[in-house]
Amino acid sequence: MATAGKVIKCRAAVIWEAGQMPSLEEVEVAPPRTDEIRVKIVATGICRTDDHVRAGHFHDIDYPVIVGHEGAGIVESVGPKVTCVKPGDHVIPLCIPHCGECVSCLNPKTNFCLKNHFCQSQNLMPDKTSRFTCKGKRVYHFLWTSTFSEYTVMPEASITKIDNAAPLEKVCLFGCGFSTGYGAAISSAKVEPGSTCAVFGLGGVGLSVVMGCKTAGASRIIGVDINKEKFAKAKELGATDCISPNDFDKSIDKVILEMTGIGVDYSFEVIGRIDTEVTALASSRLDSGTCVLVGEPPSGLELAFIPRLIVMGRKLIGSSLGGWKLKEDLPKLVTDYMNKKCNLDALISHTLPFEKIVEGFGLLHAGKSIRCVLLF
Ligand code: COD
Ligand code: ZN
Ligand code: ZN
Repeated sequence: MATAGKVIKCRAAVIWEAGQMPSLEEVEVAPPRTDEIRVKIVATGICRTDDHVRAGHFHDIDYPVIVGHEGAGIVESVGPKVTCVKPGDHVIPLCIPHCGECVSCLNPKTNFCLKNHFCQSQNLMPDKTSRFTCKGKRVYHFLWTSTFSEYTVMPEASITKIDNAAPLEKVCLFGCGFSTGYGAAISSAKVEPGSTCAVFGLGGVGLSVVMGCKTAGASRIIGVDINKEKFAKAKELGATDCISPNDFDKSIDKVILEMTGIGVDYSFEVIGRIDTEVTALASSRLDSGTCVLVGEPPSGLELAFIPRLIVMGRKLIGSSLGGWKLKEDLPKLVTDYMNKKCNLDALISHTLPFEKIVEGFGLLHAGKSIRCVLLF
């Protein structure tokens, strides 16, 4: 491509300070270094986690920052040592990388590559520098993805190649929301046919958990949300019952206990609050239930519960990005989608031009959007 090796000027949404809305700017994006890839982002979804960073809920973030971690695009140019993709390939950025070499990558039980941005600086490329500048200032990366920029640079480990025929404006949701929820049910919990499930939080990720439970053959899927506007879609996607904590004067775990007689086989917390994490745990079967934590509460909060909640045999597990080994598993999920095995489209409630990103965040704040996809 004519731009290879050059600095590209393009549109991006910069969050200058914690608490501010993203601001549309022209940024400079430096060429990719040795094992990096520069991608032209075509579509990107707005996830709650982007908003948590915007609001300053995670303490280890530096500003100004370009967030965005649910995207799809086309490779523009690659660094000299890159072998996994070439210019023109269609790709999805990965918010958990896969180096392929560390003890975690070599272990089939985990997707937590040790070369990730949690073990290193989240906000800079692995070599501790940034590829973004705006108005003469260094702008930080986020999760090595920063998809709220028309061009972005990521390490080779943070990208996967997908079928060039896949619609980028839809499959961008594989980058986080859909895969996170669907995998929590299918890959982390391994929900069995006939089992009972409860899903706390019916946002884009929670609805994807509902879809995963349904695909796995769950006989009962109880959706829990304080916003009843989420119920119709949840039922359309497989929830058999939907309840709001506001409609009961007892805690929702007691309600679920009464509904099921003993508690559900699998409960999922997909809100990101410690109080609902404990409620989700207590909603699962005392003798053999599994509670899966998907949400991540703001930094600094600690989860506390009486040990008896798990001593009898309940399990409390976590799931990050659905437990998928993203580099290998996402292209397969995209193929499943192309073969109509999963209904990703149901999650896209709004599609807006990138310039309307602030409106997109507003829809999220108002609880109006499931997923708002922005198109460059
Ligand atoms: N009780 C019941 N429902 C509630 C409550 C409550 N107290 N509070 C909020 N809700 C509902 C809301 O009405 C909403 O419908 C839903 O919970 C949350 O949905 P969204 O749309 O805000 O969020 P999602 O689905 O896009 O994301 C949920 C996550 C849990 C993934 C996210 O918030 C999170 O915790 N992110 C951090 C973890 C992480 O990084 N995950 C992977 C990458 S994002
Ligand atoms: Zn996300
Ligand atoms: Zn690794």
